[in-house]
Amino acid sequence: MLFVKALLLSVAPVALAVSHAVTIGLNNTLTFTPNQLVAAIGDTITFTVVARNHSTTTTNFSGKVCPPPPGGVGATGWDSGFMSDLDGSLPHFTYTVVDTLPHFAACMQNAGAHCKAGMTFALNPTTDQSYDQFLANAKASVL
Ligand SMILES: [Cu+2]
Repeated sequence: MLFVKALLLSVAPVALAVSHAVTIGLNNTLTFTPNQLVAAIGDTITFTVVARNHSTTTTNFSGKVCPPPPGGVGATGWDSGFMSDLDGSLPHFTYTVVDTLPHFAACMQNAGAHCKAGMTFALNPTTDQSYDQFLANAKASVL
């Protein structure tokens, strides 16, 4: 029985999950690097803060983009909460991709000022909901 199970596992198609890394605050800038990613269900995205105190929090694509609300936007969105690297601890937050929907995120720091300054990130953006349009919407957001 164990042999059969092992055999089935060995022939089943395997979708290898990819681990993506996003740096928050590279060179002490208000940025996510990269600022957009295409990822598949099961992939993970690990956000690491390398300067100051920031968050990665899902928000609306348009309208009230900044600041992102506590808890994030969307049933499958995310909110890291504030993560401070002021002590040099390089805090991180890992999100596992659960759908192929576009998700838009920003930093909630300073009542949305970081978001409005362009501290934004897109997961699986589309032609209709592009990263560039999301960034423009964030910059135009009324705090
Ligand atoms: Cu920030």
